[in-house]
Amino acid sequence: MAMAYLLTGANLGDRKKQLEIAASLIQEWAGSITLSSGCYETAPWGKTDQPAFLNQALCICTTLSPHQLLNTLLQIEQQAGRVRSEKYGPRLLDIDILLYDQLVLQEKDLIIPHPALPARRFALLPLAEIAPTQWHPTEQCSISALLQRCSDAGAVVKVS
Ligand code: PH2
Ligand code: MG
Ligand code: MG
Repeated sequence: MAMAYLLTGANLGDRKKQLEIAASLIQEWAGSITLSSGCYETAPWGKTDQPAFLNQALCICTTLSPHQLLNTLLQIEQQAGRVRSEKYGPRLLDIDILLYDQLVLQEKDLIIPHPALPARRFALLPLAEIAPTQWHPTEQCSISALLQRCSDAGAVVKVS
């Protein structure tokens, strides 16, 4: 059994509902959720001309391998998009693998730990809420230390 940390995010539609759908499909298809952070409203990172996101970190216990987990999460993204999407458009739901045990994996389609985690306050803050002492296997420090040294100034506000 592996322990994985995930980040869910939505910036279209009923964002709260999207994260709830994500959590229930994750629980059903990917593994049992052992910890979940609050929901955070976060300023869009990278491409800034888009609506604010709602992000949430989850810890799951899973029997899936990293690639099986990735494929399952992609299916959940599709399913959640289909459930909610009357229309086109960008993603209604994004689910990223942040950490998978202490695994370090560098493949074309999957990099673990998530390569942008140290640079993203919108991921570090929710993750630090549920796993402050969790060790980052390549940065060689805890999540709370990573958060302290993160220079990303994007707004991240807990909303529930
Ligand atoms: N996801 C992105 C790009 N930018 N910004 C925030 N605040 N939250 C996200 O989840 C996010 C983002 C691409 O996956
Ligand atoms: Mg993402
Ligand atoms: Mg993604």
